[in-house]
Amino acid sequence: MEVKTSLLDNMIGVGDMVLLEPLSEDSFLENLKKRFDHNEIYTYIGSVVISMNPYRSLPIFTPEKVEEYRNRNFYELSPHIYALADEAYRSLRDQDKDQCILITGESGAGKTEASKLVMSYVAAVCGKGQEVNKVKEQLLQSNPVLEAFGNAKTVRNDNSSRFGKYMDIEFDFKGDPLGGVISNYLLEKSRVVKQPRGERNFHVFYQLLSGASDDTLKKLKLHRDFSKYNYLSLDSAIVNGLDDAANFRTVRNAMQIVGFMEDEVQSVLELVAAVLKLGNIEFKPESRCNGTDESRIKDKNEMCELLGIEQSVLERAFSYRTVEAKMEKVSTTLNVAQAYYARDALAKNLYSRLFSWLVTRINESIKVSDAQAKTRHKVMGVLDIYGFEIFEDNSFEQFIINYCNEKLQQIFIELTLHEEQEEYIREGIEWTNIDMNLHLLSNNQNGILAMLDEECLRPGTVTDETFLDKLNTICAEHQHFESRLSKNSKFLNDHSLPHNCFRIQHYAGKVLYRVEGFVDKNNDLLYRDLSQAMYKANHSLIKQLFPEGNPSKVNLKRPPTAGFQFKASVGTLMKNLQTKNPNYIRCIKPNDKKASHIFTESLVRHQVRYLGLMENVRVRRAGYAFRQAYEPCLERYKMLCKRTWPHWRGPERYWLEERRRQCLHDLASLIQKIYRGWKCRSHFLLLKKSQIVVAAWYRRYAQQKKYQR
Ligand code: AOV
Ligand code: MG
Repeated sequence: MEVKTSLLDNMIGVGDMVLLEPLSEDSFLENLKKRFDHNEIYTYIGSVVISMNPYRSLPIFTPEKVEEYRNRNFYELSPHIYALADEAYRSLRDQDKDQCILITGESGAGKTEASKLVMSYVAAVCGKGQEVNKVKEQLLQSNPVLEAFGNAKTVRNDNSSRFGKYMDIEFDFKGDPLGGVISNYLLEKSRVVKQPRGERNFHVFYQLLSGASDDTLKKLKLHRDFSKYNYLSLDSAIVNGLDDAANFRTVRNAMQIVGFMEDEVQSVLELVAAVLKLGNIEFKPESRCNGTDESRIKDKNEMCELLGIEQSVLERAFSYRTVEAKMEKVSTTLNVAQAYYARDALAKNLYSRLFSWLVTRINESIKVSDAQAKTRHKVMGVLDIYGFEIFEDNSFEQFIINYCNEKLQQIFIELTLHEEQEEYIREGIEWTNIDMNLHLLSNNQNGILAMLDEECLRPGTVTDETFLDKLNTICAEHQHFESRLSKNSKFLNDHSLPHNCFRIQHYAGKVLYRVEGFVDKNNDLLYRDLSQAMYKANHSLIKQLFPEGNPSKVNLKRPPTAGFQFKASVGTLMKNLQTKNPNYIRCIKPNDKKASHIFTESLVRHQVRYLGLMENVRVRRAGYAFRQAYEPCLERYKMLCKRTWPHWRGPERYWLEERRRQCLHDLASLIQKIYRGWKCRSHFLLLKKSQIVVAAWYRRYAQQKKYQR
């Protein structure tokens, strides 16, 4: 049997880890390194793609490569992300199966780049024509827009996604794209007002100041100089290899392609400018006769002019806080510190609402028409979230990000490891269980989020300290915190921690969280005085962003907490993903320096361990090479037997079994051709309870030295 050298080449390592002999963590790493050193950044574990971040552009994403992988079987060519994209697209088109592409890995591992590669591949191979091309362009161009507003430089990644994104691309029955829907998950809005050392605010601020024409800046009353704005950190404003001015033009162009009107773009830029100006508002105390201080805005601020708000209205909103209870209004004054707090809260809210508005607006453009929505269509979901991260200082945002990653890891383990093993058992196939030495802690985190909610909603004085006390008390009360929260939880109760911190052992590492801001960020409440002031603006977009500021629509009901909303939206996402056929891309970061050619073994080993890649290989090796339910199998291969072609009557199993000699023999050789590199003979075809399987083991095949070069 002819074997493709790409999967079994000693020079560049083995393309599919399942064929690796002998299999150990060391040989796994050695194989990854060998391939990485030869610019082979992709390696398979069966159908799972491992992707190593090369940190430089490689000539493997050209139109010629797209053509090479188009309509080819997964194992025919060297491992590539295009092979996965092609397989997913073809199953969607030909087998009518909704797909999802799940891209995971820690911050900077290459998820966002991978998601764009998948999207651009699918766009290149699916239908053509003026209308279809317009849809494709709009879907692709939504990326630069959302990246400008939702990505930022962090110490881990110069283009770090600070929001989670899930995009459903919808296709008609022929496989032509019709449109899509984007869902976004909690933007890290605290970055708008403050950035950790060595990090930047969202790209769009720098892009606007560097790339807009003098005329635009004049209209927006902005200076080019970053240092004029309190909200822009200066220590790392210029990022090597990032051309903010050029990116601004790309974003403007992308907004136009996506379908933003010129006046909408103008409004968006006005709000971006307004946030910068808001950050420059300063306050001074004004003594009152009762001996207290009340805040006053120091100087005239151009933000008011830009948004058509009277300065007196804004000033009032920064000086008083009105609480309405039982038809009664009580106003308390804000001192200078409280006014600064209110200013920052307004800036964060304004920006994150603008971001959500952008997503909604893009969705309007890429929406599938009602008429098309009624026809049969298929969906490919692409998930690109913020990766697991550990910083020096970790807060509510990291807790949320890491929670989301843990949920995804859970899906991976359930579907590729547990489900697969259970399927063998269900089918009555002999199976030796493979031990999973993996930690899953999401219940623990669910528990912590629930406790935070309980705390935020209880009457009385609630602070970050009372929340931490609660966490610690429950921990102390229950020697094994696990018993109350979950079997697997690892809340590390350690008295040597700083007094305002708690620590969690996540699947990917221990993280020390500082509790400061947890309650506030979870409450996510904006003083009504501020939303009412924004609603009074003579600016239609800002009015739209603060509907609760409309005095005739006072709603005394408390909005759900940020944690609750996040948990609910992640829950919906997970359910949605489980209805689709998953395709996994597991991204690995080769080093912590954002550098090409460096493979830090300890770092890669850590990722291989927590991602569960060794377990993944073991399960795959122990399993059958080919499994398919009877009906799609016969449907696909009915042409092999005269009596089933073009139609058959009666149960599929009957035909597959009865026709064994004629049909299955041909089927086996066909499968053998398709899945080149696997040992498979006709008598290895087995009919199980609901599936037909090919009893060929990768391992057996790999052990036959004659196939190894
Ligand atoms: P992430 O999405 O996984 O991190 P990115 O996809 O943004 O990571 O990748 C980080 C950087 O690595 C990119 O900006 C590129 O410079 C480089 N890179 C990644 N993949 C490739 C590739 N295939 N070819 C060339 N360079 C690449 V985060 O969003 O921080 O979790 O939250
Ligand atoms: Mg990203």
